[in-house]
Amino acid sequence: MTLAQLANSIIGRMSREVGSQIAQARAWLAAARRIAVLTGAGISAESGLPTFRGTNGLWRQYRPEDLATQQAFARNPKLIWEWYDWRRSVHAQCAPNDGHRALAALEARCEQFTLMTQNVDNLHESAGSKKMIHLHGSLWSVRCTRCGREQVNMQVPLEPLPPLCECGGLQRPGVVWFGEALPERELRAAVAAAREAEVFLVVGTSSLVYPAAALPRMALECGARVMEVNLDATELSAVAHMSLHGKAGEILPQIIC
Ligand code: BJW
Ligand code: ZN
Repeated sequence: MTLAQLANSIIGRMSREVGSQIAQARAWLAAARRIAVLTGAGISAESGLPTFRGTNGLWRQYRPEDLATQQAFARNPKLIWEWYDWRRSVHAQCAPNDGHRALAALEARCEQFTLMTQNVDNLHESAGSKKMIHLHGSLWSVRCTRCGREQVNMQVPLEPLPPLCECGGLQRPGVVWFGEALPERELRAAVAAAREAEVFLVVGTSSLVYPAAALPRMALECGARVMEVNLDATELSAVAHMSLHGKAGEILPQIIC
């Protein structure tokens, strides 16, 4: 056998394996009555939003403790707001992709469906997802550090910076920083959905940040089939029933139909 024939036969075997994985994933999703999905920054990467830990990830450029903690905000609220204002302006230019749309279609045909996201963008909603759990808050919400009032603010760029509440208090981004508790109601709903799911689909997350990273593991313990869609292997890959490697915007439409 020549080198070229050997290479062709390996490529052929690999694509047959991927094909059978796709068919299996599609069958599991089609048969399940209760589906839970956890998404991370990877699903929005094809819409033009940077991830946190990848090659061009935000945490390659910036240190999380300098930008995503209460201590950093207390030290220099204007700097933190400048960073979030820049991210809001990038997000405002982005549109959902085929991955977001496939998940919205899955929700429409599934009896009991829960979509939980770690993302602070609103691309799932823009794609038509209805029942959403935002585990890490939203880039479009602001919360007063004095009176606690939370509101949606879509202004881009924000004026003045840092923004102030009607009570005169300083507002902060409505996102969850390191060391902060996740919103209680959302986390409780996510845990319940993970425990009840027959299939738990994990998309575009490094599965490194807790407590969100614990959700697929809870689902596993409760007997769910856990499938992962990611460009690369992650912390979850070793225990998941299936890891589909590739772009979410290409794989999700193939397994959801
Ligand atoms: C593709 C793709 C394509 C690319 N298709 N795939 C040890 C020390 C210190 C702290 C801790 C510790 N151990 C645990 C902790 C706690 C900490 C934590 O987990 N830290 C770890 C990093 C170690 N967690 C917390 O602090 C949380 N709170 C908490 O635990 O509270 C306890 C408490 C209880 C009661 C009272 C008080 C406290 C809070 C975590 C908050 C995380 N916040 C951030 C920032 C949000 C705001 C903002 O955006 O600015 O959330 S950090 C960042 O990471 C963001 C994300 O939601 C989160 C997860 O990232 P994600 O989505 O996984 O992105 P990446 O970049 O990591 O991965 C992208 C993936 O996509 C990659 O795998 C790619 O391969 C893939 N990909 N393109 C498919 N096209
Ligand atoms: Zn206020």
